[in-house]
Amino acid sequence: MDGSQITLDDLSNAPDLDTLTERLAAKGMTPGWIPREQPILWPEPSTDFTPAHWKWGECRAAMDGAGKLIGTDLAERRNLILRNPVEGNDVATARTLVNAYQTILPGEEARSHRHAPHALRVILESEGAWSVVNGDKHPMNTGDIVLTPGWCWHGHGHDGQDQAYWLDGLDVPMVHLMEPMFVEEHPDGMEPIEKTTSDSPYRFTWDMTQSKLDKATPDPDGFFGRRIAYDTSDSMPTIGIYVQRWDAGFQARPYRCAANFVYCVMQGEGRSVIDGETVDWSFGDTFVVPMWKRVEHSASQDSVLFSMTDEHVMRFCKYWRFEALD
Ligand code: 1HN
Repeated sequence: MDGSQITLDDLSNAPDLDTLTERLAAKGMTPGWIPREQPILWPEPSTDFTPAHWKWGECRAAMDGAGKLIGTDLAERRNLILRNPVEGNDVATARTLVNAYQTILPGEEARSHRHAPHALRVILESEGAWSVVNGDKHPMNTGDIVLTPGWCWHGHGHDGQDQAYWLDGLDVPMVHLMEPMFVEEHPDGMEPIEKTTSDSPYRFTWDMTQSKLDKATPDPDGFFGRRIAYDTSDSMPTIGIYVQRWDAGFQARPYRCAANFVYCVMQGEGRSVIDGETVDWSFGDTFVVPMWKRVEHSASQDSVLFSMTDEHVMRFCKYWRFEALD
């Protein structure tokens, strides 16, 4: 029906609901009361995102394969995106987050760009790789966590001897949803390096994480174990960071919460049962705990896990909920 033909009288005096609905459709309206294939509201979160798991051995081998076949001249970022196997999804690892494993060869440079999405890296194997963030060269050595907040120029390079590997984490899917996407290539290719930082708010070294963990006490309720948070509220408020240290034999209480989590194993081995699916994790693995899925973590060896989450967004929006499940 051509909406421009519809008069005020057609709208105010439709003979029946079906006719009114048709006329509404032509005017860009839909009744809120009709049943829908996808309802507007539902009783509790029921995401299609799955508790996916990527194993380090396979991902590292694939990065080695990519390292032989493509250089950073062609692949500005030689990264492997961890796509959650949801129909129609090509990017997101969890609903609001994307993760990728990235590798760089000694002597290579991955030129600088900047974009609206916030990004971070968890360094899995590196001696001598670096990220330049707004002109400051940030060393990226094994165990470091390096931030590149939105719209900061960033490029990567490698002065060491051995291929370097890390996990990237960004809020790209959230930017896709909200649509404030901007991206720009640096006019010089690799941005000029002004200095090497020794003390940057964007770099959390392995030693820094360990000494914070040494001082942390396990949460009294037993859900998270010994866990520290890095404060990203000023730099990148969409991505919260926790690092947890679970000793061999640690068994967490099961819970579910209204936030998405991606974990990356920095040390050790253990098992997380997520929505009935068992994830046996070890060094370098990445796994996802989607929104409102029951999770029960345990460690069989002394372990350190990085995690990133949209929890703070949920809290800011006042959507946050947490439920014990034992
Ligand atoms: C990105 O810009 C980087 O700059 C890494 O290193 C991973 C994944 C998706 C979109 C942009 C980087 C990325 C990315």
